Amino acid sequence: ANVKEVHRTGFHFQPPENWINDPNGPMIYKGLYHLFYQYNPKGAVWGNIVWAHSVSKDLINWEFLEPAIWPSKPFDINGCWSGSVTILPGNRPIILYTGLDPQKRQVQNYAIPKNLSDPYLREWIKPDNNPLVVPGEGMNATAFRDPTTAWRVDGHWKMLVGTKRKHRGMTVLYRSRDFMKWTKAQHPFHSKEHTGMWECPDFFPVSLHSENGLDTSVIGENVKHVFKVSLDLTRYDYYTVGTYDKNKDRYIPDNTSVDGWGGLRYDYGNFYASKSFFDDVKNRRILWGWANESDTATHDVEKGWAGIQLIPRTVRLDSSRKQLVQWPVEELETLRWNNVELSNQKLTKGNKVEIKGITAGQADVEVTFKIPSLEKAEPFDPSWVNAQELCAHKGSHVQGGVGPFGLLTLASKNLEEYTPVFFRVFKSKDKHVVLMCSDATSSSLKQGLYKPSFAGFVDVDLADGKLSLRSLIDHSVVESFGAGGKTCISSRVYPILAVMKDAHLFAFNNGSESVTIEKLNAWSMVKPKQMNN
Ligand code: DQQ
Repeated sequence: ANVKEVHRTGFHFQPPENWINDPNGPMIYKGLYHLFYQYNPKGAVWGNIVWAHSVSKDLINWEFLEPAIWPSKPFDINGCWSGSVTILPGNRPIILYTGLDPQKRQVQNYAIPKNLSDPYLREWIKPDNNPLVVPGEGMNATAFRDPTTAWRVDGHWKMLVGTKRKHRGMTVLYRSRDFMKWTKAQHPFHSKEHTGMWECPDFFPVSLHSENGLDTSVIGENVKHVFKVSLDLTRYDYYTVGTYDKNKDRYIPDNTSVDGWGGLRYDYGNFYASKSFFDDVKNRRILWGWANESDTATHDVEKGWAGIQLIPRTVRLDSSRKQLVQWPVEELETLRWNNVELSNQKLTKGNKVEIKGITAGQADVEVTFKIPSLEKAEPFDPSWVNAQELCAHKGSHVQGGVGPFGLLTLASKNLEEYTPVFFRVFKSKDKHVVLMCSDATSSSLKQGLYKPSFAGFVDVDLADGKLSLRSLIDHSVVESFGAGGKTCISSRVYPILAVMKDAHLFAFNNGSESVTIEKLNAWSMVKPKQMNN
């Protein structure tokens, strides 16, 4: 296969060509899922941004439609940037998005379907009373964007827009009775000093007592709220779990959650500008995130495409109530075939087992490791607060006590190239600390790539001695879910040897304590239909 194709994904969302970034306005309407996304119709670099549009019955097989919104009016002539969909009473979807006007001011606009009886919602109208909201006196007109899905409390609609004041990142809240006339709240909904621009805010309730998702307007005793921002200084999506004060229209994070760099992330790897929506057919909240390329722009242009959407994930509150748990939507499992299973396989120090019989470059792997004893765990130094630095020092080949153990994905036969996804367990004063890594350092012999050793801590109780890992491997992306989705890490990698039939998959252990693969299931993944790629 030629270079342009070997790194194209098989089952991730990718249009046939060109640049994509943020997922926009996901929704389900009349049984069809809609995904809009930032798209350059003219090339594989960012620019000329329109809202491209795709629909699907199952979140897996997609049809690519004509763009829904493109620059055409004074209020969006310099770009149609990110935004959201709200479903108005009577099942009427409405798009809120950021337009760049002739002065390149960022303003908030709306668009509505031309024909509500068409489930594809192919055509959208931008009425003449746009823009709905312009940056007010004293506001930063070039940092005022990405309206959220609106929610309704006591007859008032509320929506958030991301912005900053000097270096303080914030979201401002707007209220409306009729969705057309919006008034700015005096106080920011939430803010934090030294965090820079807050892009793509997302705000939604999660249930305390059920695994089901909730409509964005649900409030009350039985819910907590989640607030997410995309921090453009680090390019990660951070969230907190907290409380929404509907009277003051303010959000207060719990004291178990922190804002900013040290906070929780949806994903500790390449995952940005995400957006969630409530699927009222399957009663779940679904999260979409974008992964950009880690290759050079020159190569993106040569390939003719750049950017993928990661597999949509269901999100719910963890039983600890301190964090979320994410899991690939169940529909992904319809692509599995050719199952290979291992059980009770012991991995002593230095062991490596190849998982044969699947297409290792396009696969789904689930494994549960059993750790017989934690006694040999290396001591944890409390100054190690940065997981990524720790993983950079203690890679998969650096011998440990309990771990490193995990998977070697996208590996060449003789391991010239491999992307390890693994755990390492440390002991600290009164508990164990689990580190999860997805390390691109050794992923490719190719020069000029960004090859970070992404990592996050996993807040998991090892009482039963078990640690699970699921990895979705798809040619140039490895998307992993640790401990049932408590910690997620996505890496973009570009092997030159470990491609197509020459990609291999191994399980390994480099810790002095033996671990056992209690159960491993791996599947080849079929390419979805209609994907056009
Ligand atoms: N991408 C959009 C902006 C948003 C940024 C422009 C986040 O609306 O803030 O393409 O990636």
